[in-house]
Amino acid sequence: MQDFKPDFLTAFGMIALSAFTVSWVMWILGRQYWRQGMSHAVLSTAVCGVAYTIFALQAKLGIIELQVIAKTLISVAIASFTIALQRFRESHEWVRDTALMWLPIAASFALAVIYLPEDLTGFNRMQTVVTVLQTFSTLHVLYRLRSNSPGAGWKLVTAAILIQLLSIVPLVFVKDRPSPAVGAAMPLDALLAMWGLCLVLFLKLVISSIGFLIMLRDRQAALERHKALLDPLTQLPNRAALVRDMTSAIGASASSQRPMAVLLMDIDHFKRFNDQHGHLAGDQVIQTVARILKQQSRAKDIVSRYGGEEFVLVLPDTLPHEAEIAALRLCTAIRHTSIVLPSGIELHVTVSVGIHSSIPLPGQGWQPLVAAADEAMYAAKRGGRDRISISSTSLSPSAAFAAA
Ligand code: GH3
Ligand code: MG
Ligand code: MG
Repeated sequence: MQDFKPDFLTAFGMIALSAFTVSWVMWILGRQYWRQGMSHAVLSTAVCGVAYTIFALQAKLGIIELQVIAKTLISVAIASFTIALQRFRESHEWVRDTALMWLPIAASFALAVIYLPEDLTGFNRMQTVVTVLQTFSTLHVLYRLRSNSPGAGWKLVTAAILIQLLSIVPLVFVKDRPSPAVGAAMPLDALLAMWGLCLVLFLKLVISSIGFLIMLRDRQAALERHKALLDPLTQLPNRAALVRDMTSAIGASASSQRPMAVLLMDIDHFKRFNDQHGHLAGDQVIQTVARILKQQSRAKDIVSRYGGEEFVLVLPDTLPHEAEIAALRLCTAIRHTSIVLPSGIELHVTVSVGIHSSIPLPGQGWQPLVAAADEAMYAAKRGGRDRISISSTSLSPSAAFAAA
């Protein structure tokens, strides 16, 4: 133990080395998130690396100006990480980001002019105040992000920033903190405390970087999950999403003993439409119908593209005759909507709808309900199209009356 002499050169050198390593790892692992904040996060850790290299140099050479530069760079690193979080929020405000970056730099230089070279303690203390304020601004951005990134990543970043805050706030109140310039003369306790602080800053760097990577990765995964459940042509939920949402709607309906209506809608003579006007015009029709369905349904209804030119709607808490009224409204809206093709031709389409409304059994699968609506839809086709048919297995009027 007696041979052990902690020194600033080793402590700062180690942090600098790890900061460069972390920024390299972040660049390798996070390149695909470059525009979503990773560029500024990598810049932040790299600038930290440069700052601690300068601290290490200063510990060796004892030039006070180097300390000013290093501390300014730490401010740049904090500002850069805050901007990274703003990019994650998809917030690009040029004036705010410029202020975030340049205000602390200007403050550092102003403090240097006011306090140095006579009052190094005063400079250090005020510089720490600047850093604390910057850290609060980072926490504020993180707080605003809490609802769109509820994962472990956000918690890690917040924990890292809080650790940093807790470790630097006491420095504002320390009267004679160890300074590299007088490092050699410091008692062992003070030097060890400084080493402890360096270790905390190292942990902060690693934890916040990992946390930010996790935030980006989780958001990307959520986006891909969302995309996998969305039909690209209409932006409506696809069949997989329908099955997922319908299963929970069945559970809710079974437990509340409230009826649930399933509507299967098919565009009439669509093959003929495609043959006469081309597939692109057909796509336009599918998009138009999807838009009408979405516009005319309630927030709690499920509107999905089941496949081809078929749509399935699930209306919770809806009796057969109520579903019929809703279907009539939809059919009328579709029939009266003009579809103007790029060639200028104006067309109209009609749809046939099958309805099934019942109180499902607990744990019942979705297939029998859609099959019943499908059967009713074919009855509507057989009946001459452009009409609505209710499945024979739907709630009878007397049962519907009792359920109402
Ligand atoms: P019916 O009135 O009996 O429903 O006649 P239909 O012509 O609509 O019959 P059917 O349902 O068999 O035809 C569906 C057609 O829809 C066949 C297919 O070429 C076309 N289709 C399916 N998906 C798409 C799509 O994404 N875009 C376009 N343009 N056409 C599609
Ligand atoms: Mg069809
Ligand atoms: Mg059809």
